[in-house]
Amino acid sequence: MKNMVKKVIVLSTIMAVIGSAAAFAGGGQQAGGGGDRHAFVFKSTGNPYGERQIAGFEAGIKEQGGTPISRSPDLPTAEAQIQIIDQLISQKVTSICIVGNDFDALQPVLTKAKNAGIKVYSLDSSVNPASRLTHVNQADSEKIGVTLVEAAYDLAGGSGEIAILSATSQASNQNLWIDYMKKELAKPKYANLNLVKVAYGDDLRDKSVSETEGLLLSYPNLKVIVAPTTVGIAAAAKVVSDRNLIGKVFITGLGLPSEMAEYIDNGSCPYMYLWNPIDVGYLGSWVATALSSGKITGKAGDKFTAGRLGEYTIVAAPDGGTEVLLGPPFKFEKANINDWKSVY
Ligand code: RAM
Repeated sequence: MKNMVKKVIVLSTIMAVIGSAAAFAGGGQQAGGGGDRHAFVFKSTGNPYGERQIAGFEAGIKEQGGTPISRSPDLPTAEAQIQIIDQLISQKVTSICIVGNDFDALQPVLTKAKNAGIKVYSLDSSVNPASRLTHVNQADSEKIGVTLVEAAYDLAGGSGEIAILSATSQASNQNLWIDYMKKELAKPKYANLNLVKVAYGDDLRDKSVSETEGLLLSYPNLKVIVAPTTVGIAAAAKVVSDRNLIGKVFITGLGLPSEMAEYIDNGSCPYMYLWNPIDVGYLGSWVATALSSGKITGKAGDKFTAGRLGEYTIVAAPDGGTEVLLGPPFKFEKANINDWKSVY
């Protein structure tokens, strides 16, 4: 029942996904109703996961009578985001939600935004606590790391070589998850599991494909590739499927059901995890307005209502700043993937 309700809600926002695709593709501005202008800056264009976060953000801002401005650079670099943020400062936006391409490098430009009176917070991929008022986190970062190691252990049958295919080497969300994975792997239970390499596909499809091919070539006994990125996991599962390696090398990680259904079905990725990216963006839109109206300042203990998602409380984050957590990661497998593949 709970799932049904969730699906109906998500299906209603899917219209916003389609509606916002054009604005996203051009990296341009989205005109909207009156009120405040709230900006969202994703890592890079061309990422379906990012499109869904933006759709949720835009829907939430419009629901509250504001105007969303969605921008993404062509490449996932800090330099490109700095240029965009400089433009947003000139445009005197009310708030900036940053999905950081680097933890520290954006601090000068985000401080400039703060000094101009703009409310700055991060979402998905955090920036350092000095650069943000708070962070919108999809799920508990440690839980994601532990869950992915348990999956690798299970799929490898308890021993053998595993590798990680990540996004960029600077992405703070992936780096945090990988740190927690390494901590978990250090436990005695995983003594026979050998992490041979962390490769970086930069959230670019072609680079993720070639990095996967490189891993398979360098490590012929590789049993599992864990990709904590929706772009990486889809590329890795495609390579394993195309090369008839299903059953020899397993892929798992964080994937979009719409992109991964065929690979869950063919067994190259027996199961994977994610959360609802539309809801991550939607939650962000309520943080934007709560910060801008002064209802919250971003300190631990601050409470606010996030529309259809209900009440949230800001908590202390492991990096010394604060964050708000959407909820636990969700497991997608053969038994439920058909229910989700058309939702996000
Ligand atoms: C990619 C991006 C995003 C991350 C997901 C899991 O789409 O790197 O930031 O949260 O994967």
